[in-house]
Amino acid sequence: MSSGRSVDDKISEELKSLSLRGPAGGSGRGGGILLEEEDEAIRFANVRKKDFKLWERVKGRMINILDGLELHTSVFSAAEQRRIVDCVYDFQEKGRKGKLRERTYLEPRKWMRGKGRVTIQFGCCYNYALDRNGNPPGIIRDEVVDPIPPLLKQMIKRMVAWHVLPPSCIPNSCIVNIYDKDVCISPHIDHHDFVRPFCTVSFLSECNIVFGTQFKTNGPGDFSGSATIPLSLGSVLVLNGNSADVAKHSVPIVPTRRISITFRKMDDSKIPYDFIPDPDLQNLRPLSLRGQNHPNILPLQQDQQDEPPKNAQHSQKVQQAQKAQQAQKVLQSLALQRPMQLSEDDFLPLSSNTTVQFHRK
Ligand SMILES: O=C(O)CCC(=O)C(=O)O
Repeated sequence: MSSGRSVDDKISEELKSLSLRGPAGGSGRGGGILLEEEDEAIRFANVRKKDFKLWERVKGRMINILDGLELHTSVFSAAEQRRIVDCVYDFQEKGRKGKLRERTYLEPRKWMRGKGRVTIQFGCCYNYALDRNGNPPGIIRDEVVDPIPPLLKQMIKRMVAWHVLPPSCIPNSCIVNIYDKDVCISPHIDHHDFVRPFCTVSFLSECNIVFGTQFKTNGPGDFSGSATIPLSLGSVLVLNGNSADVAKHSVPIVPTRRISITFRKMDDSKIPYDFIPDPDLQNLRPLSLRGQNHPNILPLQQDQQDEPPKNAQHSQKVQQAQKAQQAQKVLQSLALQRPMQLSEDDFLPLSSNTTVQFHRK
């Protein structure tokens, strides 16, 4: 029985659904579907993952306190970052005008250096500290905030499809953080009303995130821990295991405005009473790469960057040819994978992984 759609049509649809471009295109690149597919495939192939190691003695045992931490770079392009930031600013304007549900938008007073992080909460209302109604820190189940907006849902779909987040832990809430100059987030462990892993995506300006079991305060809002990790624009930092539950993390006062979006899945027993699961976020699947020679396994880009520059025109051509080859391989792997199978093994780690080892001073 034929569905009347070719494999190519299905691939086009899938790649389009992963794209953060609007329905009418809008990437500014012109070109037809094929170019867009290749573009998407090349982008997926260029995602890089870093793991981290920092051994510390905790309760008498040496452990890697950064176990479970992953930094995926180049997940969102510059154009996508601009769209997402514009969307955040639209919400900020609505929040300031009182057009969002009551506790969706919070803009605390900047009463001292470090303080004043603006938050926009979607999916659930998270209470950072005991509030004036006596609610303890955690999800307030009888409070309603706005649902996750469509563009942010697209981000979730991208992260699951591109193996950044596991399909077993699809976020159903998120918090946008707007840090103006000299604003920070203090060292903390994310509340267990949210399950692991969770992740945070970086926009507008690069900054450092610090991890540690102990922190030194250098001044108001300025903390140092035992590991400092620079967060590049469009990157996704995934926290799981010890990095989420043993080490604390903090973004010390930033030198210039920065936005981050933290995506988290709520513990089932903590979901707000009036929460309606979003049909768009059910049964998301990572692209299955089983048995395929996924281009991420070839550290092509990395090797090239390490080589001394040759004839510029020649190396540009070589790069283009290699990218086309990579795109072709991803498209082939997509074509061969139908129907998508889902199992634990499908969540293959993306390759060209790097492990960053921190040494204690
Ligand atoms: O802004 C960041 O990168 C970290 C945010 C964070 O730690 C949080 O939202 O709990």
